[in-house]
Amino acid sequence: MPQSLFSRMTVPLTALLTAGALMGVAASASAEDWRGWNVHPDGYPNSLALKSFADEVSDKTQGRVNPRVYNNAVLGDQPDAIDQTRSGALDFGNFNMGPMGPIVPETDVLSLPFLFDSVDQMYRVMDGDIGKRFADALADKDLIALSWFGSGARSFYDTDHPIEEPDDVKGLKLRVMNNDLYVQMVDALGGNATPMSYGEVFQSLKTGVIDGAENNFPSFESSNHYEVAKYFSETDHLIIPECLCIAKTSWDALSDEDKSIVRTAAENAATEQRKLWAEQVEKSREIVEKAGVKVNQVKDKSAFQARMEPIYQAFIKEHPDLESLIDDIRNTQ
Ligand code: BDP
Repeated sequence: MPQSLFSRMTVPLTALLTAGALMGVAASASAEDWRGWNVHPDGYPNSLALKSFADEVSDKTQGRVNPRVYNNAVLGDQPDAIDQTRSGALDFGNFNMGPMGPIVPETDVLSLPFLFDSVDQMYRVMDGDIGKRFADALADKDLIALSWFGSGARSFYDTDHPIEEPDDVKGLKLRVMNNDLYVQMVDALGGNATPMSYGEVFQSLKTGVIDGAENNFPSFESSNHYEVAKYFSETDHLIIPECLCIAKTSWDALSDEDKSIVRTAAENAATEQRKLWAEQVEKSREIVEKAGVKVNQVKDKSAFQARMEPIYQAFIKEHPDLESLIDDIRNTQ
């Protein structure tokens, strides 16, 4: 082998590479490369809005802050990602308030079934003083909530039969997100709740480890759960907001000018997400129906709601200080 040629070339090549690496270090010394967590796949409303957020921030800060979004939960499960963002190991993320409850008890109010009357009411609540109160509670746990995304209304779906009344839930093994309130919710309907990470649901449905789960149309569709669970029953039992949250350490490191750029970009992202969301709900519903899913409306939602009363009572007993917050939310028109 003409070894001499190779060895003669390695010296200048190594030198070149070293110089390049040093230049790279120098160039990035004043720039922040932000890593952001997202559970959803490419093309999902949240993913598109997060991408717009990242682009706007890079552009307006002229590269001083370069956010990059990692889709499909490749950076970990949601509860882990929340912890990592709190510690500053991740810089930002789009988090659902469900798995936030065990960390920020105040946000558990948002996981009480049938709290909101509609998605629009939820937006009005979160965009007003009550939203600021939740943002303060999150800031106490090192998460800076800059804007609120929607995630529609969640309903039950399963592999066995339509759910028309509470007793139809009896005996069903249903996956829920990581929050004890959801276990209580399924228990109150006579089902068996299994908290499990989102990424495990498809396989668990397929192998019969669970009979069903609950989510909104876009997630039901994009996760392919609809390929296995052929009954989607519109209980609309949970309307849970999501935040675009920044790690406190990453936020504190910004100049005032950059803070304002990042905040505006997050607000713009929420506006975009909400618009895309409304469109996606219809598209996803159509896709799953075409694929043979039987979607049934639940005529008497109040029967489900009535079963939730003991959950409210126990919650208020445990958190008497949050009772007025529940009332304020319910009274928001
Ligand atoms: C989706 C939420 C996402 C949750 C997922 C779940 O947008 O944050 O991780 O549901 O059920 O609707 O885990």
